[in-house]
Amino acid sequence: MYFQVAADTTLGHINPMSDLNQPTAIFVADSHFHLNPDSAEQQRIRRFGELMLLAQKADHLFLLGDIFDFWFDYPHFRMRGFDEILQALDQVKAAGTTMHFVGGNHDIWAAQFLHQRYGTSKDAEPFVISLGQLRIKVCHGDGLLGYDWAYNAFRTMVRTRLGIVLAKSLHPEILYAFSEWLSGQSRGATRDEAGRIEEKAQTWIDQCREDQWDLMIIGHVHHRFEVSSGKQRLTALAGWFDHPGYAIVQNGEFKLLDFEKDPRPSF
Ligand SMILES: [Mn+2]
Repeated sequence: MYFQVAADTTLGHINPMSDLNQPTAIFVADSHFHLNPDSAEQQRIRRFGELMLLAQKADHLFLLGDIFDFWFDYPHFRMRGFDEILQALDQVKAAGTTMHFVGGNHDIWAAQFLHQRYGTSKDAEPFVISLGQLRIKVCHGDGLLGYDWAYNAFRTMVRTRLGIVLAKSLHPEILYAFSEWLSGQSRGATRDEAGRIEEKAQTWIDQCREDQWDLMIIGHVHHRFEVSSGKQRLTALAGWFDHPGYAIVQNGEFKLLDFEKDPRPSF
């Protein structure tokens, strides 16, 4: 049975016609879960668990990077911790939801582990996917808008071959301490720069020459916004660390939502 509902006027250029057979999806980024969660973080983990219950009913779950504040992969060792989160993700996979992971600057090294456990892509690089009529590009967003000076040292370390060789030569506890320090630096910078981030995003999309997507979804900036140019839209999720923001696709529509304030969708 094929249903059609009225076109959404607010997303008219993206969503000329919705239908109820279109796939459903959940997007979340920047939870920055730590190995030793404090009480505030334990609350964020519980809420994330609730989001994952919702994800069990969706067709797709997109984890858009920096889900973990620290994840380095060694050939024979993995850090202790994250059990509750990994088990919640196990349940999502068991429910039949297709899982996607795009690595952030803090957790790109989780790519192989998550690939093996959840079937996400091997390299965790950005990609374009069609969900019904929506052509979506998903990426973490680090390095995209050029404002994130505070991330650069860490990003260079985890995203370049030489950086990885150097990082793996450090004792894991030293690397962990370094990542904790940089993590504090970067979040402070982004909160102060919200207006400038949106300006740069607008300039970026105005100059964008990519034509294989209609909607690009990023995380990283910990600041929810949407800008558009012509037929293209760029949107950033609120970081789950700062605020329980997430996004869904349902009935061919993309929506940014607040997990505390907005009614939760039924899939
Ligand atoms: Mn990031």
